[in-house]
Amino acid sequence: MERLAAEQRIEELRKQINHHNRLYHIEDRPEITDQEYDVLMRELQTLEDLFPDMVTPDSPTQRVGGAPLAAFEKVVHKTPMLSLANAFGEADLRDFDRRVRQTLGRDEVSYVCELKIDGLAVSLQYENGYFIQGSTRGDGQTGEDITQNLRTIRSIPLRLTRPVTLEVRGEAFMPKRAFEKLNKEREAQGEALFANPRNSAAGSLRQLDPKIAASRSLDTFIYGLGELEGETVESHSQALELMGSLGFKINPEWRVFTSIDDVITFVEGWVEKRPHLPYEIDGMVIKVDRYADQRALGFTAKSPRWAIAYKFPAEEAVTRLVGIEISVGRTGVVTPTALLDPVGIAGTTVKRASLHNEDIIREKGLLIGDSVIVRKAGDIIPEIVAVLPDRRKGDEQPFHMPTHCPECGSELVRLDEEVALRCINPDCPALIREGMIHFVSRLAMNIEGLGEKVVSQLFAKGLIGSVADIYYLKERREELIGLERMGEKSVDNLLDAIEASKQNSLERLLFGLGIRLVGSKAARVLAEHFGSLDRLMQATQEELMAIDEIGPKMAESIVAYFSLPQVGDLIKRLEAAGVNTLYKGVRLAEAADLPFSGKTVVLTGTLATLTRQEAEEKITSMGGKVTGSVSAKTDLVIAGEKAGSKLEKAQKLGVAVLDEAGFLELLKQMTAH
Ligand code: 3B9
Repeated sequence: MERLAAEQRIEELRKQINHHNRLYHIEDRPEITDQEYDVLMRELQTLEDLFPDMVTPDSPTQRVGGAPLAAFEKVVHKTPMLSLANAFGEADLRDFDRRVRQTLGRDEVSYVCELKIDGLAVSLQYENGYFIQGSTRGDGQTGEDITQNLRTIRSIPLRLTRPVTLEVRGEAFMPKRAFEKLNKEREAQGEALFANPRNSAAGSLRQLDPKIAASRSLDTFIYGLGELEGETVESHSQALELMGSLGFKINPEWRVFTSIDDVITFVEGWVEKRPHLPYEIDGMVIKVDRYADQRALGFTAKSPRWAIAYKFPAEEAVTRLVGIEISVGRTGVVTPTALLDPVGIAGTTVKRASLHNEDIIREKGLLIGDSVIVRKAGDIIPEIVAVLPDRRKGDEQPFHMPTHCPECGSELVRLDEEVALRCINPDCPALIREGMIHFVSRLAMNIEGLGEKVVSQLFAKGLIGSVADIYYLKERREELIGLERMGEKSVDNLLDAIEASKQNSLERLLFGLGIRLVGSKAARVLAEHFGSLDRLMQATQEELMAIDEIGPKMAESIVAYFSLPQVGDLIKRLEAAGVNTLYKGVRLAEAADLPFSGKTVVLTGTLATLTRQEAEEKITSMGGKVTGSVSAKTDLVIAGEKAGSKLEKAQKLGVAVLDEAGFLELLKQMTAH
């Protein structure tokens, strides 16, 4: 093809593709099929391959480009990305309205009401119409440059309809359906699940390899116009219209009201409609519309006085209790779990809720078949809040805890004053299976690809009968291939992961053994103190109790555990397979010059990319000490999302504060040398 013709065709294809992109990803009314779209994309790709000098960064073929980054660059926001003050009910909204009208000195005010999308706040920078940089909010002053990842989101225009220079702000999020699908895939792979769509969006955008973000069905809604050169905008509602016409995806549910009564009716109306949205919202945002009024109201240190976030009460749903399942945990404790008619709450489908123990069933007067109100505690763990006895039809059935173990049939016992019933048969298959699941779990030996389902299958098929057998699975490769969901490749990946886990430091093995009362923290203390499994096995109860964090009960439990003959055999088999039994972290006594040596650190709020335990583990492995409360002795506070009073206290005391991005950066620097 001739150069000129190619150039014209490329231009035309890009225009068409951008047009259909917009119809599909922003306006939600596609005019061509996916196949027809693919044909256009392929033709463009072919022409760009023929004439590589015609490839431009805003070409639709260029969304996923670039190699993985080593780290994200810092971005200092031109104007701070502020947060919003919260309103928790009608009274707070009326207070807000009163303050606004008082400050403005008149009664007439226009408010814009918007949905508050539960995602990750981002800032997008455009120059002459081209998307040049995108960043996270970070601490509001400084964020991270995640341009590569944001470019993969189809609703973010790479080129605007006009050559303007501006900054916009909005929310990147993962729709509920995509979140559930992702978690299903992760579960099948034995990977850690994301707690909610918000974390999965944040986790996806914090990946250094843009291919991961590209695979994650992320979306955006833009809600704020920053600096716009050369045009005047008089109100927030005008800004929303303008941003829509420039090609941004604006949430269509915004409305303007001139009285707080109408605002309240509207926002409260969304409590009912919220569960039906295809994405998560955690509230509504109310903003004074006119910019002149916004300027008159100004800002506090953290947030604008002209806007407020109305937070919804924790989402609840009514469903039916269809049964109660009894399961036996690795310690033998028998727990009832409510089986529910599946119901969507706060972004996930809830099918089960823990009932903790029999007393709760009795206290609430639960009958099988009852209608119940379900909620997610801390927006994560489903629980039954209440029963609706008025809805009973008469065919509901009482529930009785079994007297015998559902897995091995031996009689259940109640130890001491405990409420919990236990199976105390050490050969109970449930105890063995659950013990192995614990052994391979993330905070223990952390064997990827060996999740609950795979362990259960291997156990049921007789391939593993104790945790030591895991390290002899490589001799049975042929039998593994052909098990459910196990191809040749996944078997080899699994065997590699098992092999790698042999090198784990002692504390993981210790925690994984599941010694009664020994949690991951105690396991680390023990590993650090004794340095080797050998030394620990010889320790007396007195020696153990002399350690700060180890009490008499735990000391007794440890000694009792290692005196069991079958434990001795188990450890011999693990060692024979080559499993490491030494502590590999640096022992505190020798740790004087570790990065966190002598430092006291407090963690607060939630981190998106690490669990609390993982964060603690990192700090302590570098010589630091993690404590629960902030004082003048605290050296550093790591503040995740929704950090509360601890963060305030740190700021008051002048203690150094790092956000998650800063903490990850610090870890990277510290492990670099
Ligand atoms: C500096 C919706 C959310 C939201 C604002 C929102 C979160 C925050 C906000 C954005 N959903 N809207 N709106 N729907 N989750 C209102 C806080 N605005 C700003 O961040 C902001 C920042 C501004 C003005 C607005 O001007 C300043 C300039 C210089 C110094 C200080 C402020």
